[in-house]
Amino acid sequence: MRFARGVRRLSVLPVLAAAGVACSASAQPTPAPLVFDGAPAQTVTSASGALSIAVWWSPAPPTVGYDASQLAITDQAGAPVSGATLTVVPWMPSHGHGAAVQPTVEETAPGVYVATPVDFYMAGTWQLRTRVQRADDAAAALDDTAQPTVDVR
Ligand SMILES: [Cu+2]
Repeated sequence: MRFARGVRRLSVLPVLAAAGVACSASAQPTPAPLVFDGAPAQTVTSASGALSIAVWWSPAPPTVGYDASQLAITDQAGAPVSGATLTVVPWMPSHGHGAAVQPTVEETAPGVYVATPVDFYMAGTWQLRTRVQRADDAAAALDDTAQPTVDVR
Protein backbone atom coordinates (compact mmCIF):
# COMPACT_ATOMS: atom_id res chain seq x y z
CA MET A 1 0.00 0.00 0.00
CA ARG A 2 2.67 2.50 1.02
CA PHE A 3 4.81 1.41 -1.90
CA ALA A 4 2.01 2.01 -4.41
CA ARG A 5 1.32 5.53 -3.12
CA GLY A 6 5.01 6.40 -3.42
CA VAL A 7 5.11 5.30 -7.03
CA ARG A 8 2.04 7.36 -7.89
CA ARG A 9 3.51 10.53 -6.36
CA LEU A 10 6.81 10.08 -8.19
CA SER A 11 5.11 9.65 -11.54
CA VAL A 12 3.79 13.23 -11.37
CA LEU A 13 7.24 14.80 -11.25
CA PRO A 14 8.38 14.19 -14.86
CA VAL A 15 5.08 15.65 -16.14
CA LEU A 16 5.61 18.88 -14.17
CA ALA A 17 9.23 19.15 -15.30
CA ALA A 18 8.26 18.73 -18.96
CA ALA A 19 5.53 21.39 -18.67
CA GLY A 20 8.01 23.84 -17.16
CA VAL A 21 10.45 23.38 -20.04
CA ALA A 22 7.71 23.82 -22.64
CA CYS A 23 6.51 27.08 -21.07
CA SER A 24 9.90 28.75 -20.95
CA ALA A 25 10.69 27.66 -24.52
CA SER A 26 7.53 29.17 -25.98
CA ALA A 27 7.89 32.41 -24.02
CA GLN A 28 11.36 33.12 -25.38
CA PRO A 29 13.26 31.29 -28.13
CA THR A 30 16.78 30.14 -27.37
CA PRO A 31 19.30 32.91 -28.08
CA ALA A 32 21.40 32.33 -31.18
CA PRO A 33 25.07 31.47 -30.75
CA LEU A 34 27.36 34.35 -31.74
CA VAL A 35 29.74 32.41 -33.97
CA PHE A 36 30.74 34.04 -37.25
CA ASP A 37 33.54 31.86 -38.59
CA GLY A 38 34.82 31.66 -42.15
CA ALA A 39 33.88 33.60 -45.23
CA PRO A 40 30.76 35.78 -45.23
CA ALA A 41 27.54 34.20 -46.52
CA GLN A 42 27.11 37.13 -48.89
CA THR A 43 28.32 40.64 -49.59
CA VAL A 44 25.84 43.33 -50.62
CA THR A 45 26.31 46.86 -51.90
CA SER A 46 24.38 49.68 -50.24
CA ALA A 47 21.66 51.59 -52.13
CA SER A 48 23.99 54.52 -52.85
CA GLY A 49 26.79 52.20 -53.93
CA ALA A 50 29.14 53.74 -51.36
CA LEU A 51 29.23 50.86 -48.88
CA SER A 52 30.06 47.19 -49.09
CA ILE A 53 28.46 45.02 -46.42
CA ALA A 54 29.68 41.49 -45.75
CA VAL A 55 27.05 39.39 -43.97
CA TRP A 56 27.41 36.37 -41.70
CA TRP A 57 24.60 34.41 -40.03
CA SER A 58 24.62 32.47 -36.79
CA PRO A 59 23.73 29.71 -36.94
CA ALA A 60 24.81 29.37 -40.58
CA PRO A 61 22.58 28.95 -42.47
CA PRO A 62 19.95 30.60 -40.25
CA THR A 63 17.11 28.48 -38.93
CA VAL A 64 13.58 29.28 -37.74
CA GLY A 65 13.83 31.00 -34.35
CA TYR A 66 16.30 33.47 -32.93
CA ASP A 67 19.29 33.99 -35.20
CA ALA A 68 22.09 36.54 -35.20
CA SER A 69 23.87 38.41 -37.96
CA GLN A 70 27.25 40.02 -38.27
CA LEU A 71 27.69 42.87 -40.75
CA ALA A 72 31.15 44.12 -41.69
CA ILE A 73 30.88 47.48 -43.43
CA THR A 74 33.60 49.01 -45.58
CA ASP A 75 33.72 52.10 -47.76
CA GLN A 76 34.81 52.27 -51.41
CA ALA A 77 38.45 52.41 -50.34
CA GLY A 78 37.99 49.22 -48.29
CA ALA A 79 38.29 51.01 -44.96
CA PRO A 80 36.03 49.88 -42.08
CA VAL A 81 33.04 52.15 -41.45
CA SER A 82 33.10 52.60 -37.69
CA GLY A 83 30.95 54.63 -35.34
CA ALA A 84 27.77 54.18 -37.39
CA THR A 85 24.29 53.58 -36.05
CA LEU A 86 22.60 50.57 -37.62
CA THR A 87 18.87 50.00 -37.66
CA VAL A 88 18.20 46.38 -38.60
CA VAL A 89 14.67 45.20 -39.38
CA PRO A 90 13.97 41.56 -40.27
CA TRP A 91 11.31 41.61 -43.02
CA MET A 92 9.49 38.89 -44.92
CA PRO A 93 8.67 40.49 -48.30
CA SER A 94 6.35 37.75 -49.61
CA HIS A 95 4.10 38.09 -46.54
CA GLY A 96 4.60 41.82 -45.87
CA HIS A 97 5.52 41.44 -42.20
CA GLY A 98 8.44 41.96 -39.89
CA ALA A 99 9.39 40.31 -36.63
CA ALA A 100 7.92 40.95 -33.18
CA VAL A 101 11.34 41.63 -31.69
CA GLN A 102 13.74 44.21 -33.08
CA PRO A 103 17.40 43.28 -32.90
CA THR A 104 19.91 45.18 -30.82
CA VAL A 105 23.04 46.16 -32.73
CA GLU A 106 26.49 46.44 -31.23
CA GLU A 107 29.79 47.35 -32.91
CA THR A 108 32.17 44.58 -31.83
CA ALA A 109 35.23 45.74 -33.82
CA PRO A 110 35.81 48.76 -36.09
CA GLY A 111 33.18 48.53 -38.83
CA VAL A 112 31.87 45.18 -37.56
CA TYR A 113 28.32 45.12 -36.20
CA VAL A 114 26.40 42.26 -34.60
CA ALA A 115 22.59 42.23 -34.61
CA THR A 116 20.77 39.95 -32.17
CA PRO A 117 18.19 38.52 -31.88
CA VAL A 118 17.20 38.31 -35.53
CA ASP A 119 13.75 36.81 -35.06
CA PHE A 120 13.22 34.73 -38.22
CA TYR A 121 10.14 33.11 -36.73
CA MET A 122 8.92 31.31 -39.85
CA ALA A 123 10.53 29.52 -42.79
CA GLY A 124 10.92 31.36 -46.08
CA THR A 125 12.81 34.26 -47.63
CA TRP A 126 13.68 37.10 -45.26
CA GLN A 127 15.38 40.43 -45.77
CA LEU A 128 17.50 42.21 -43.25
CA ARG A 129 16.44 45.80 -43.96
CA THR A 130 19.45 47.72 -42.75
CA ARG A 131 19.92 51.46 -42.42
CA VAL A 132 23.41 52.79 -41.78
CA GLN A 133 23.62 56.28 -40.34
CA ARG A 134 26.48 58.35 -39.07
CA ALA A 135 26.07 61.95 -38.03
CA ASP A 136 29.23 63.85 -38.75
CA ASP A 137 30.58 66.91 -40.46
CA ALA A 138 30.68 66.78 -44.24
CA ALA A 139 32.51 63.79 -45.71
CA ALA A 140 32.08 61.27 -42.89
CA ALA A 141 28.28 61.65 -42.62
CA LEU A 142 26.27 58.63 -43.77
CA ASP A 143 22.68 57.68 -44.39
CA ASP A 144 22.42 54.58 -46.53
CA THR A 145 20.48 51.34 -46.74
CA ALA A 146 21.04 47.74 -47.77
CA GLN A 147 18.94 44.59 -47.88
CA PRO A 148 20.74 41.30 -47.45
CA THR A 149 18.35 38.43 -48.25
CA VAL A 150 18.40 34.90 -46.91
CA ASP A 151 16.33 31.71 -47.10
CA VAL A 152 15.42 30.44 -43.64
CA ARG A 153 14.55 26.75 -43.17
CU1 LIG B 1 5.81 35.20 -43.15
